[in-house]
Amino acid sequence: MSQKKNPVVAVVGATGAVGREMLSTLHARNFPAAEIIPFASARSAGTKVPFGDQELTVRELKEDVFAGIDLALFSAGGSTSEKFAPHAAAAGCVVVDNSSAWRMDDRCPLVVPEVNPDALEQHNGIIANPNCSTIQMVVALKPLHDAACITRVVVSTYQAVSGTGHKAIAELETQVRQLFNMQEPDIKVYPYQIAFNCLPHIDVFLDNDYTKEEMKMVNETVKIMGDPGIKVTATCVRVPVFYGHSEAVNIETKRKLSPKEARAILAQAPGVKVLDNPAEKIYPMPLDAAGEDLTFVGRIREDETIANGLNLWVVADNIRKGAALNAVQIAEELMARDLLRVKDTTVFMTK
Ligand code: 25A
Ligand code: L14
Repeated sequence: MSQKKNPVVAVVGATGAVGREMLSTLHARNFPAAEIIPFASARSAGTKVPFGDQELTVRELKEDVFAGIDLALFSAGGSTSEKFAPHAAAAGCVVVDNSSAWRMDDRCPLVVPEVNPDALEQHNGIIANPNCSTIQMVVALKPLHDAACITRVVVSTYQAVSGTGHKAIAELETQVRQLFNMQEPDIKVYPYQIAFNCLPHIDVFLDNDYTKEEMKMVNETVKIMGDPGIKVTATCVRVPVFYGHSEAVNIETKRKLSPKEARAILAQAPGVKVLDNPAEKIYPMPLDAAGEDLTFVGRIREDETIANGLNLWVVADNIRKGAALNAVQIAEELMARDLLRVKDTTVFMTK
């Protein structure tokens, strides 16, 4: 048997909330890398980021850095991905991109390993990591869809500030401190005070009056589940929580699914843990989900207003399963399937 060489791995956006978690996830899961190279903007070049007990020196991201790199995990925002990921693919480096830039591009698979790993087989060098809120929802919904065929989803989210990055984490912290000291809170990252508040506004507003975050949940869910028969409508809300997104999910199915059946299906599902015992006050909460890899589901109960409906409460760590962990799981799946190569390096030369 031929001995495969371990890949050289880049983390792009390594100084960010997600980039740091990518490094710690690669380390914690013993990802078989020959070398790990952190990249960020010129501003951060030369700074150090932790990797286990070591510190790695951050390099400036440039178009020509990808020669000799086999795999790049990107989490540096959409415009950085749009500009640099095609250069990586053209150099034969496989990109797993955490931004929204490539998710709905037909050339790019949009993958949650528990849901649609086979989509990786068709990759052209750029693989998209879905939106955090979408990932945890489809992890919970896929096994129910397979069992009973979901036709409609109504979801409301309660999203942590860490989704916006380290500046937003600092803003919530600072505002809480300022308010307890009778000072005016600094408002920079979000349009309004986030401490002790809820903002029904994540990402930008679109022409249809939905936010881009809400439409990501609508469109990405259909692409990942591979079924345009699933109609999704979403309301996305920012809440003053540091880590962990929560979602109230209402589903309608073709076949009737009792809460008991749904609990049994979810108890067997990959990446899911059922926490559902109202009598004992057991249900998922973001404080408990923070730092965990699994998607937690509870409050499973019948929607008594329709023939075949269920309500669920779904919680996961948005930086882990919602971003860094899902990207590393994609990388592991690429390795297991021997897909860590770009068949045609010209696919992203034009957009
Ligand atoms: O467009 P999108 O896809 O919607 O994504 C928008 C943002 O959402 C986050 C991510 O933020 C992204 O920037 N994000 C994306 N997908 C996500 C997901 N699935 C997600 N969050 C959750 N779930 P982030 O904070 O996690 O990461 C930002 C990282 O991107 C790097 N970066 C930005 N532009 C870059 C770039 N890297 C390379 N080239 C570019 N052009 C960014 O690195 C960060 O790592 P940085 O070096 O630019 O900045 C971080 C460092 O700089 C210091 N700093 C910050 N602001 C200032 C500053 N220093 C001086 N002055 C400042 N004004 C910080 O201390 C830090 O060390
Ligand atoms: O990945 O919570 O599309 O502010 C961009 C906005 C992630 C969440 C994405 C936020 C999102 C982020």
